[in-house]
Amino acid sequence: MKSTLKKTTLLCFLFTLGTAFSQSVADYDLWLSYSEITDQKLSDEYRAHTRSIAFLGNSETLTVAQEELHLGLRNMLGEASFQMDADPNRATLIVGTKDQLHATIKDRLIQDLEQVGREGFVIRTMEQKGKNVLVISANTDMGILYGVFRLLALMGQHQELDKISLVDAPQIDLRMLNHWDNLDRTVERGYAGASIWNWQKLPEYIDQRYIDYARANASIGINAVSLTNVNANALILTTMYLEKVQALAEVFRPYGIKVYLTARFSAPIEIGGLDTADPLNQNVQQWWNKKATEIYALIPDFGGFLVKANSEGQPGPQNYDRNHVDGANMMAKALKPYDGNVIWRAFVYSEHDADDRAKQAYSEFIPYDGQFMDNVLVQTKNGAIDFQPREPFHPMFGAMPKTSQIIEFQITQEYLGFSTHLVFLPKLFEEVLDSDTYRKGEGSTVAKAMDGSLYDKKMTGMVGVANIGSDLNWTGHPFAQANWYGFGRLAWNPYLDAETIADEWLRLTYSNEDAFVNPMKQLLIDSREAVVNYMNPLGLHHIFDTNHHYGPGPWVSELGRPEWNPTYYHNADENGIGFDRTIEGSNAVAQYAEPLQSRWNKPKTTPEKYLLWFHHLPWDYVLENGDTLWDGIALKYQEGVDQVGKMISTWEKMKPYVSKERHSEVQMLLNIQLKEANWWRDACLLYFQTFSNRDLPDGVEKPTQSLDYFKSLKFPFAPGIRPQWD
Ligand code: BDP
Repeated sequence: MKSTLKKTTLLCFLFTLGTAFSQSVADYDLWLSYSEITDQKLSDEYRAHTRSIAFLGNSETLTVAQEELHLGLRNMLGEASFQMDADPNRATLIVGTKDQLHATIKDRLIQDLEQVGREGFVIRTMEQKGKNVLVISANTDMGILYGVFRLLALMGQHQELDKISLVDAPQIDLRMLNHWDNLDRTVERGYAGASIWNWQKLPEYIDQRYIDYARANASIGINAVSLTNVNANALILTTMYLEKVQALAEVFRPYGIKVYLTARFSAPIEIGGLDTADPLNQNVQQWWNKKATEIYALIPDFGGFLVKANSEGQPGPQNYDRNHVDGANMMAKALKPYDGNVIWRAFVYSEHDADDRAKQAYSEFIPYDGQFMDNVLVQTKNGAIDFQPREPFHPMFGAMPKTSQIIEFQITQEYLGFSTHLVFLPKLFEEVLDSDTYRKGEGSTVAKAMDGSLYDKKMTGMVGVANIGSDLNWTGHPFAQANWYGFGRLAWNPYLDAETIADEWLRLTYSNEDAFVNPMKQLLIDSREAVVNYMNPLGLHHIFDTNHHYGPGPWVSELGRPEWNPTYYHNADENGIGFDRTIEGSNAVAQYAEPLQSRWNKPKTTPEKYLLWFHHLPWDYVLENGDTLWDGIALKYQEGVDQVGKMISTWEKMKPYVSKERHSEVQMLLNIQLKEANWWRDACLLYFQTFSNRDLPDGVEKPTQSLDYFKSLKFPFAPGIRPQWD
């Protein structure tokens, strides 16, 4: 109760401050600002529904739900408009789980409630004693909390409630954020300030942010978070830190969020005093068993471990000549008695393997299908290289029928302009989820492989690498909030389309005016293709500058490991450009099911968006529109720049709908985005021109600097850098 009061006070304070002084303070509220509804007819209608509320039952989660309903209604309709503890027989809104509802209502909802499982809900207008009553019901308290958040979101979007009949449940079990936060509060690939976890002040000091973070996550259905970087520090598993983690878990529990930790494979040596971390050594197994017992005594609903092993220098079972199955199952055994999970990442590629990096995870993991314990989830990035602006879906999806395979997206914009560029990522996520793997014939989409409809899975999951930091607006760029929101919505329902998500988010965060929502929706949707065009058009990939990945570096060729060099990926020479992954090349196409492998084996049947991902083609190769490849690449770079220009002019027209401060904040960011889009175009084209030896086609602006100038740029203090590659 204490924390709820604190929350309400702070929100009030921020709300007032936000309205009175600076819009950027209001950015703190995310999509939960619950703006006042000024349309008289609509607010009258909503008041009629919410005038007297019977909120049934009692628990920590229900208290949170009730407080949220209170806050939302007060902000949208005014304090005096509703009464919270009405008699259920006379209430206009009844909120209660199946067990709390009166039989006359319950009986009419029972069939729907049977469909919604542990986390779903029903929202319906029904007749009771000749009058209409709005009902939110669910099988569990968490379902009620999700239902309350949804009702408030529908109101925030000015949706009709009169005839509402909504039955909704998440289609994915584990809807998770991965924080790459270090114990010193730096965030690997973080562009929104320091980590929100204040380890030094925990466990005693509970930052209000933890509560607001949990609220925001619950409002979009996120139900698990791993707190620490996948490049893990074993100290997080020491008792001192576990007590801090326990405090966070207690904050998150009422919001239905389970805590996971990253487990460094060598922890038994580093903090356990053993001389080995060999997964088949009994002392090592014992050490993890005891560690699990210790953790569950503190956090009874602890989610489990997230592990990056034998990947980019992290320790793992292969250090002891064991394999991923040995490592994952050893940890899974320790967690099994407590229903915990091991999330084992499949992001592996080795400097000792000369094969195409894009093939290595599939080659290594597919033979293990069926060998992992049933509490092991194999987490695979959306594409086979690394969170690029565009990649074909990872060939592992749908190819491990006997394994609980979960998908990992990156919400933080490591390869998409950090938190400076406005890029609406649900468009990227949607493209991957909608891709057809053909693993069980046509229509075997990645979404179906993930939600368990393709193969029966013990557990399904979708993970996003968080873009959250302690910046006042949480995500650095105010529009990057949409990517956190959109990830959560897609994890709940991977079949939602990006337009719907954009529409919801714009209305909840900014304004319901069509003159704002429609052009801005288009801007969001187009923003993803814009970044592909000005960074990595036509299937180019991984041509970012070294380590920090800020800006272009297609010329980088001298790093220790071949596959860390951009030249490895674009292969530009005087004969052409692109990575040959056909049968004649690395044969990565063979990792995809038919008809994809045959299609992608030939340039003419490969979608042009993936052209240079799969093919090395001559500069005068003719594209679908008749342009040569060289001209096509150059024109795509220019198109990306022009698209940012268009975003700027659209935003210019939005002045009437947002505060002056917010408008100028986004305007400044868009201007940087334009400058950097120009930088990408000029640097890449000047460099590739040294091989193509051709002029820029008409319509492409001439570079204002030399190639040497672009090569000379250095950014030792770019944000988000990984401190050291061990
Ligand atoms: C890459 C990042 C690196 C991460 C790695 C991972 O550059 O910082 O540690 O992925 O996912 O994208 O493990």
